[in-house]
Amino acid sequence: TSDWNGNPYVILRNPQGASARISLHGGQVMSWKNEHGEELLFTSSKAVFKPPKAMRGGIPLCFPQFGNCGSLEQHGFARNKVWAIDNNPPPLPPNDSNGKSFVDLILKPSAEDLKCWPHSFEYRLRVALGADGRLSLISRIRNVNGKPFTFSFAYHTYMSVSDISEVRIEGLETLDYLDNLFHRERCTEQGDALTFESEVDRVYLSCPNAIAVIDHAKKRTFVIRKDGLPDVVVWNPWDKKSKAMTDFGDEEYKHMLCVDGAVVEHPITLKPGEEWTGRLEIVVVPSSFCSDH
Ligand code: TA6
Repeated sequence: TSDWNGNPYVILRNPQGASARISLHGGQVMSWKNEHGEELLFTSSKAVFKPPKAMRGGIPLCFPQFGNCGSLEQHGFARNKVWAIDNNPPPLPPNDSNGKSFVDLILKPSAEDLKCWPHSFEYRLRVALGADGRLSLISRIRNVNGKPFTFSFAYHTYMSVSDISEVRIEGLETLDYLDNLFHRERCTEQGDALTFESEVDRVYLSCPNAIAVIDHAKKRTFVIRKDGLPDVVVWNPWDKKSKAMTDFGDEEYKHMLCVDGAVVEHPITLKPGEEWTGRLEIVVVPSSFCSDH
């Protein structure tokens, strides 16, 4: 179906009433709601739903470049392209489909794209909604038959939180990180959970495959599990940067946090015929059950 601007999208639902909405523009998850209809992802009230700019919120796909450390536009072009539905994707393991509602999308380079990034890739994305409402994203990126190419990647995940000052992240303790606020200087995280009192823009390196984002005020935790995504980007623009973004409300930093499964430090190189898979799964659990993750 299409939204009010004529942008085509797909809606996934599970029997309990949870849902996810994926826009074919950018292959972007725009909304993910639990069985009570509560929105779990952040979307700015000033978001622009107008191609080719990515909407500010949901889960924009950063490919083939994360950030602006390369020759392409910030975060690469995948989030600004129109994707197609893939009705006959190569098979995935059964538990990527069993009991889930899912959609498969595909992005291939147009002649135009090949001018700015001359590589014959196929990017297949599966978005799946589990019976318990968990959201899964599986990216399969393949070098069809061209010369080797290298890419960095992130699921740029905007989580909705009630009050950033009452959010903490467990699982990143003691890790090294690149600090985008200090010219990507390499630093080391102190021993306890990560909390937020000011702008944060970091890439945590070689992270464990399970991270907990605890929204204390809402008494719920986003448990993020990942595979093939060694790094975790953590971003909150705070007040000054928020004011500098036209598609972001001045106070909205209080109600969002980006925690992105990513490949940044060691970009992936694919030889002809090789394929990379990056999996992300997010489940929301009541915080009282989340001593470990
Ligand atoms: O999350 C890391 C980051 O690169 C930040 O520096 C900030 O630029 C953010 O992504 C948003 O990027 P975007 O291009 O979506 O405005």
